[in-house]
Parts: sequence; C-alpha cells; structure tokens
Amino acid sequence: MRHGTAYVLLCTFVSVVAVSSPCPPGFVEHKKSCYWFSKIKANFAEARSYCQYFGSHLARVTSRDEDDFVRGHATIHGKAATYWLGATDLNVEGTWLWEGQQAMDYSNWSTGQPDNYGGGEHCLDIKQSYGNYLWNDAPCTSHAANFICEKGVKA
Ligand code: 2F8
Repeated sequence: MRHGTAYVLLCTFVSVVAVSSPCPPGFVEHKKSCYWFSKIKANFAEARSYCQYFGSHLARVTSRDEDDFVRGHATIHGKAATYWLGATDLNVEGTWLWEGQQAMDYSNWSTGQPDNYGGGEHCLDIKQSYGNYLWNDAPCTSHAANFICEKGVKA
C-alpha cells in the first residue's frame, strides 16, 4: 500500500472514532450516560461546580446496574478512597434527594449508614474501605473527596 493511501485511511479511521464517541474526552460511557471519575479532590459544592463546568452533574445512581458499573469502575480503575455522588439530605435530615429534588428510590448504604456522624453529615459519598464503595453520609464542606460527574449521551 502506498504511504498516501495509508495516511488517508488512518485519518478516516481517527475521524470516525472521534466523531462516533458520544462522551466528552475522559468520560466513560455506560448505557445512556457518560461518567467522569475525578483525579482531584474537592468539597461537595466545589465538586458540583466542576461537574457543571463540564456540562454534567454529580452522578445520580438510581439502579443496581448503574451502581454495579460505578462501584466496579471505581474498584478497578479509579481507586480513590472516596467519591462524591449527587445526593444530600440538606433540607430535611434523613430525606435523601438527588440534586436536592429527586427521591432516592434505590440506595446501597454501607451497614449502619447513613448515621449523620457528629450531627453534620448531609452529603453522599462512596468509600473504598466500606465494602468496595458502599454508600456513606459525609460532611459536605469540611471533607474533600474525589467525585463522579455524569451526563446523558448525545442524542
Ligand atoms: O464510624 C463511622 C463514621 O466514620 C467516619 O467518621 C469518623 C466517617 N467519616 C467520613 O467518612 C468523613 C463517617 O461518615 C462514618 O459515619
């Protein structure tokens, strides 16, 4: 094959791969969403802002399948000690809502959680040391954690 032909084929392949990915660079695709597992730590509000900067939101884990994906990816690839997800009980203690609005119908709390430890835990994180990223409530402002952003795949 001549060099010119090979170059054209390579460019075409690269273009097709780039155009066909429904997720932004660095995001991982699963079902109808794209996820970004941060390498940096932030408090809950800062993490939420980073996700918004990427046109996404803190991840809403609403099914066993999505939970398995998130916990599996964190276990095998991300490996941070903790990740924020996008739920709080800031408005009513004990009532957990995704994005402060959507009822939490699915959950996977670690044993004994949420315990509002010390009376100041209102944000949801997943902890590696709690059964490979089972759920825990943590302090929103005084605790820095990695975080997971989510956005829907492009239509
Ligand atoms: O003993 C349970 C308790 O352990 C830690 O606090 C000492 C956790 N804190 C963080 O993960 C920041 C609590 O959330 C947990 O309830």
